[in-house]
Amino acid sequence: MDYAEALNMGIVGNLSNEQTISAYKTAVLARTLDIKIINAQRQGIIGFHVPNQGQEMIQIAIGMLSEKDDFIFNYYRDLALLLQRGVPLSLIFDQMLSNSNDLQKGRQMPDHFSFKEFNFTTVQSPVGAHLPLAVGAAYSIKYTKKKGIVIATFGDGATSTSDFHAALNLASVYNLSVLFVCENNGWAISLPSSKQTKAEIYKKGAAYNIPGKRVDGNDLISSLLGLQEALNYVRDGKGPYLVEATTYRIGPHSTSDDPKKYRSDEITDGSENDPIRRLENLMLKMGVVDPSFIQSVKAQAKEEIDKTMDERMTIPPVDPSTMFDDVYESPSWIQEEERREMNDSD
Ligand SMILES: Cc1ncc(C[n+]2csc(CCOP(=O)(O)OP(=O)(O)O)c2C)c(N)n1
Ligand SMILES: [Mg+2]
Repeated sequence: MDYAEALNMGIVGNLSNEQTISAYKTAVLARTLDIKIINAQRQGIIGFHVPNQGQEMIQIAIGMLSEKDDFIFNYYRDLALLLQRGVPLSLIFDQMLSNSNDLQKGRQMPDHFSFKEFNFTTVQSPVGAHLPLAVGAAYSIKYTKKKGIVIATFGDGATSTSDFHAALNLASVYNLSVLFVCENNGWAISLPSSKQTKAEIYKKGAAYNIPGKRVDGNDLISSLLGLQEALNYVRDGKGPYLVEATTYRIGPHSTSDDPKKYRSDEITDGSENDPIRRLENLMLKMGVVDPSFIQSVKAQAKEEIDKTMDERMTIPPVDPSTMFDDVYESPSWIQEEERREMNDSD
């Protein structure tokens, strides 16, 4: 969507310049962080990473329209969503580095975050496994008459799992307040969408009487518009809704993948069709910012990320003996013996 189109639809008028600039800053922060983490993985500092680049806009739109009480069942590729909902960079680095400040005590793979304070539940490795859990949480919210809804994100590949279908079916049967957002980046690792499914993803809810909508997930305005309509429906208690956000994974599936083996890049970092570049162009056209402002946002993001990572690297790693904690309410004699043996062998 270009500026004229957005203006015609009244969306630009509803979005303040401050909100647009703030969204842009988060997108740049996410992109810069992603590059930093990939470089750290290549240097052996971080074990693994699932890059976020290219998918920032839909995630930021979800973050902007989500409310504090909402529960987010996100998937592994949602770095920009974390930042938009206020998770500090320091906590993200603590998890990625598995240092002794990591809230998950080094027991999860990098990117498998869980931030209770921000209502982010734990990222699941098995594709789609979090979707029935999201529905369970929505059932709990309804049963206990709590505030908020559930927002679940996932990739296109996840829509071919049985968990996705079980989740949609139950969400509909119980009329639960769940917004399902598929970040369709066209690939499940090396498998293109055309070989995963013959259906259009936003129509997959039809079998369960769930309305669906497709948005341009690489465009902030289109994402906000589509999500707002879906959220109004869900927050009004009408039941679940499925949004398909078309997007593109710039770069590899994970740091263990080489996409050159199976595709050529359609969108690259900084190219005209890069979602961040598209937002920059929109803001320049709107006269909201000038080129020097854009350069300063990028420089500030880099400085903040470099400084935070340097600081978090000084925190010692998790003490390995903590692996015996939190298993039982009080440790069994076997655990105590194992802990002693471990300490003696130091
Ligand atoms: C049940 C299951 N099957 C296979 C895998 C291996 N796997 C990890 S990510 C992934 C691709 C998922 O693609 P998609 O849902 O489109 O998300 P994307 O990674 O593209 O963002 C696969 C097949 C897994 N983790 N879990
Ligand atoms: Mg995918």
